[in-house]
Amino acid sequence: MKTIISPDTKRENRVPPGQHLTKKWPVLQCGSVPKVDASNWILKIRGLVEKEREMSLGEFTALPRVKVFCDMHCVTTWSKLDNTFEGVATSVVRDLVKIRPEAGHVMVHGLVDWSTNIPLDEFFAEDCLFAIKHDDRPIDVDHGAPIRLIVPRLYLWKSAKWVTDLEFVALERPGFWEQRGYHIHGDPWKEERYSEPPDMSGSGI
Ligand SMILES: Nc1nc2c(c(=O)[nH]1)N[C@H]1C(S)=C(S)[C@@H](COP(=O)(O)O)O[C@H]1N2
Ligand SMILES: [Mo]
Repeated sequence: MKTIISPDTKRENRVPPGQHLTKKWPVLQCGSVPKVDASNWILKIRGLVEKEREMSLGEFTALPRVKVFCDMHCVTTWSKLDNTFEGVATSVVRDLVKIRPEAGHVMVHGLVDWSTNIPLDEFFAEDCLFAIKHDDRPIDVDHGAPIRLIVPRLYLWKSAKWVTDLEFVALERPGFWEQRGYHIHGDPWKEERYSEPPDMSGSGI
């Protein structure tokens, strides 16, 4: 199986500004870990695509696999280096549905009523994948099984857990945390953690 090396792991200093290292992998999500029924799992792929699709977990996990070696950076300031994920590269999805040229972003929906927005160039970066295994062991439900997106180049909140729905859209639309003050983009190397409050200077207030 091909192993893709995430380019950020080749930096001389692999720890972005304001981050510190952890060996453990914390579990974070809005609310508690959902009850997951893998036998009824459906992944929808819809929006600006030539042909919308719904896939069962069996169909999805039968797609070709890759391994990705990458680091994770959480906006709460922990970073975990040297991860090897195995799963389905996001580029495989592009071939499945033929994305229309007007599409510029994807809204990734996951349990429960959660979403995050990602520009397509970052979603289709070669180190971005739907992870099924981490360090050669199946990803557990706490970390987003059965399908967990990993976007190594952005803060970890963009890496949706329990992914159920990929919605391709033309314009950027803020997801769950992005509506609540997280940065619309989330590049850890630029410390795009939170969005700035609106600039009221000059308004007379
Ligand atoms: N479906 C879903 N995915 C999610 C979240 C969530 O609440 N729901 N939280 C995000 C946030 S804020 C973080 S920091 C990471 C944490 O991933 P981990 O629990 O595997 O460390 O998951 C992200 N993916
Ligand atoms: Mo987070």
